[in-house]
Amino acid sequence: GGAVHCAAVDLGASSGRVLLGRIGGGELSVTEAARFPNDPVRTVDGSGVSRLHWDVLGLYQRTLGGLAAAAQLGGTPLSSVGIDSWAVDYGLLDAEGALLGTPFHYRDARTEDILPELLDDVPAERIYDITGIQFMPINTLVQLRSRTGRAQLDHARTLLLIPDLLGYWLTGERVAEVTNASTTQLFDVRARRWSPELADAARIPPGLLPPVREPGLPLGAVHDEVASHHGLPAGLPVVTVGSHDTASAVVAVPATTERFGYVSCGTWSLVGLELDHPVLTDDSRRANFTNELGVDGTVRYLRNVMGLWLLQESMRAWRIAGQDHDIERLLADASREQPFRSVLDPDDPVFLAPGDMPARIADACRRAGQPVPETPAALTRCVLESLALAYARTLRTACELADRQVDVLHLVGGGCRNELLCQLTADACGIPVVAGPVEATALGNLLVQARAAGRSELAGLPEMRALITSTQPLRRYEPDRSAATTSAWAEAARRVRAASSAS
Ligand code: LFR
Repeated sequence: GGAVHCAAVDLGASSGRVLLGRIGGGELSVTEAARFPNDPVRTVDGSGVSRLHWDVLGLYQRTLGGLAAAAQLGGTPLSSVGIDSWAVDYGLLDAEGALLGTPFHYRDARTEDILPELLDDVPAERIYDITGIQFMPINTLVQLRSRTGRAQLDHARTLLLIPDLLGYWLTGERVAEVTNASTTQLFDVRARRWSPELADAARIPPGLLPPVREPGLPLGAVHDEVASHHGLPAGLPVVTVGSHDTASAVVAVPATTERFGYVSCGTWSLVGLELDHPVLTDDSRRANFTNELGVDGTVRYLRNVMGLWLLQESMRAWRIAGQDHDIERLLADASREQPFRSVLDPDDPVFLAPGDMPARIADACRRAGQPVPETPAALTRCVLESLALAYARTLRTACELADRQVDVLHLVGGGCRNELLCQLTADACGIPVVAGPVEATALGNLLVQARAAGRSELAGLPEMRALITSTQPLRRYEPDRSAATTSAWAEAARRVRAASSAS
């Protein structure tokens, strides 16, 4: 049949977008219907403590506007809508289905000291054996445990992760899509269902976790009231997709071999491999690798690298100090900076919270006995080289732990526009980097919808990836394998190792 039209809603930590896709007969074209900033909101609570929240109503409103724009762009009616976002965050509903409070941002400080207390109750070995998830304070399990005894949690009857919350507001259906549910650290990675034992450990009311749904299935139709109020087509179907943005991004990795690694590069950089089984060994747990569930029964075996957050948050700090830097200009200047002046471990937990990032980076350099980057361009160079080193280290460890080899590293997401980062990554890893697509997440979201709408030529991930390869602009970066470059990267890697073992 003819091509299908689908709308992908993709909400990232720094911006959201709605894309219209036209898919079928070897074609995949996308048009941006809407793009909007996602600015977290800081409030001060009754005890004078600063809290960080998501503006979920604002995001929902802009999503509706974007969907109306997408429906008008298409010409032909939309077949469906699919929603993805960042992971781990949630809204709580009461018995009437009303939202209880404003969802927290995973960078809110309330989880800072919770992990040790949780691990006193349930050993790390047990949690990892059930979930396969890396230990991070942002995990839903840790967030919920930080709310024990709060009225909000006592009155809650349903927990919905962010994409599922928007899906509920559109359709009235309450489900937990599997790829995102797996990131909570409350999910049984083998059985692909919630773990009652970890729900206990989270100390949540019984029945809080909704029924699980795999990606690519109908969720429901948009409520009539919602559709007519916002100018959406009556009965517009919403389907589940890989609602964890990283799950959708990995669907759209244009791999042409099984021997590939990936970096999904946005606010976070998710670095790892696609596997068909989780790796739940002690070594994997000690290296804090995660086994998130993917589309079509796959496993995302990866680690979170702190990512372009270091640069985004530095730019925000400069901006509020009255210095607005243009990113293109900054990257051009950074490419002319002296290489390897200072390199650090981007995964140091000191970088997780919002705040004065340039000061924290300066501190880390000082502590490691390295020069403090004196200019924004020098700081940018330091961040990008540090990320490239972290990608190389993480990829190598993933290959060792999973007993796999890779010949190529795919860099997808907004970060693949950053040519300097792509080249540094190829050099640090010593293998070619294929950069693109930029909108991998939205494309992966669209591909799963197109298959659900009956595009049987997209039978599996290889077919979906072949369509990305033949339709999307990609750029290949060859590594500089000269002896001088190779030894300079090795020396920089040693410096990072020395600094992290000293701290
Ligand atoms: C990327 C991402 C990561 C997740 C982090 C927090 O956008 O979804 O995969 O670990 O955000 O949710």
